[in-house]
Amino acid sequence: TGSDVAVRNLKLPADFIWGAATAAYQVEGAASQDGKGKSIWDTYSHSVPSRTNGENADVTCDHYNRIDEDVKLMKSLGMETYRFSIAWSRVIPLAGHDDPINEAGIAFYNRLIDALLAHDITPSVTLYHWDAPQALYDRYGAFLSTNEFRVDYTRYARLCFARFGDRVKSWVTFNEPYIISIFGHLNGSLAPGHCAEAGNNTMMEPWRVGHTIILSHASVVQMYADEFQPSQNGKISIVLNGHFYEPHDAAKQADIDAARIRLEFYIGWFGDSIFLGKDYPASMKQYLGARLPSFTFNDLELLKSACSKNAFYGMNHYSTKLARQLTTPADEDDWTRNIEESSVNSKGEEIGPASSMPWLRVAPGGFRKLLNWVWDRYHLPILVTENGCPCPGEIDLEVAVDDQFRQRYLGLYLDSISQAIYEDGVKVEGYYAWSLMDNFEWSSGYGPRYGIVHVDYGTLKRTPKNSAYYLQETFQKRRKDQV
Ligand code: GBH
Repeated sequence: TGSDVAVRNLKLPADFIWGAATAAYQVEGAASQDGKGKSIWDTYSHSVPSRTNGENADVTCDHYNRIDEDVKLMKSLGMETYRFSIAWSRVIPLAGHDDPINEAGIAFYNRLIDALLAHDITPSVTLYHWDAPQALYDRYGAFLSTNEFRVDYTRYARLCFARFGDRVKSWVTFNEPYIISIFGHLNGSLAPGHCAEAGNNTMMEPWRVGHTIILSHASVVQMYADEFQPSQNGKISIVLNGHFYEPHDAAKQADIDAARIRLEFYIGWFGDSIFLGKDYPASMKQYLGARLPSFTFNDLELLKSACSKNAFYGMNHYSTKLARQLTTPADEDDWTRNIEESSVNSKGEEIGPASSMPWLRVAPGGFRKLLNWVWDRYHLPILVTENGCPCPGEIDLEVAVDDQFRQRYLGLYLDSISQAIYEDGVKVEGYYAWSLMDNFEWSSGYGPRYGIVHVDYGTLKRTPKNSAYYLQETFQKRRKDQV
């Protein structure tokens, strides 16, 4: 297969780590076991099931009750690290600053962390992967109330550092703030499902939500540095996602600008304040005007102090898109600046072969360019915290397990990392495949399968796909070559 060619001699640094990632709501199940509270995803999937393909994650992979089996599986596949998220509503079910702690929830994550360490697998913990406690949403709209959210989130983070930080040395505050803001509070295709059709103020809300995430992140990074870092010595940062954008017509200045502006809106929105301690990108301020909240003097002081305490840039990356500046006048409320995104350029060439998701195409060249873009802008070592794809045309277990499309995708994307490191001088520290196993893919339910391990949702049996063995062999061989 193509993958053999791409990474036959995968060259990566000796201390480069690899593993796989999951998120609590997508894999844990056990929706109300051991005192877990409800999250906005329980509500989103149950109240209008058509929003999630008629499905929910009440059971999903039942990871909650199968961590021994799953950790052994990780070990048998040679993984060195596992990225998972904590469900806030499991550890503080009502989530407020004086609501009770659920010791059974704490005990679950202790068991998971201990099992990983017993197998020499390094945990990397995400505090927030989209599952805000429903109680906070009911009380004050969760992310919509910047100051209240910040207080409650800081208390939750402090609890996690205090209880798990003796063993967890790698922390992520938020997964994909862009998706939380835009898909949760503008399109409404993810929880809590805010959109104009539902009567929400989508002119203002997404930018408010983003602002809340930036300030909550900075507060927690500062708190970790002050209270825990000196004794625990861990690393902390955030995970930003983003497509890479190429101009639709590389000869048109307007399209070149459009590609840059899309990257600034997607990544600069969060990256510039969080990693550089700066205000929002000029393109955003110019276009959004008063819709974009402003940082106070104190906010900027905090951002400046906290920015240098981020130890890495967490990058979730899947694909590349083409940006085209349309010339028809934009609606007043069109935040995209009339930039159209597509997968075909002005010459009619496709950006790459399609996976089973229309937006996700195989475009490893864009990945290499994005690694360079992030490195040049933020000068931080990059940790690739998610990368993967669902294969087209899966019909049964046999076909699903022989996932040549995915092997080729992963091989090409790893090769891009290698080129970025050795040819471009970018620092990349590690790689997590998305995902460890097939799981609940949010609004697509159980349709797309991103796992490198197959899950039979009837029996919950796990079966490694060839891509899992492929990664195992690739990294094993690389280690041997380096000895
Ligand atoms: C990640 O998000 C998530 O962290 C993870 O939980 C998820 O399972 C995984 O990816 C796979 O989806 O508007 O046409 O550009 C990725 C965020 C959100 C990116 C939806 C693509 C839609 C495409 N994705 N988005 S489009």
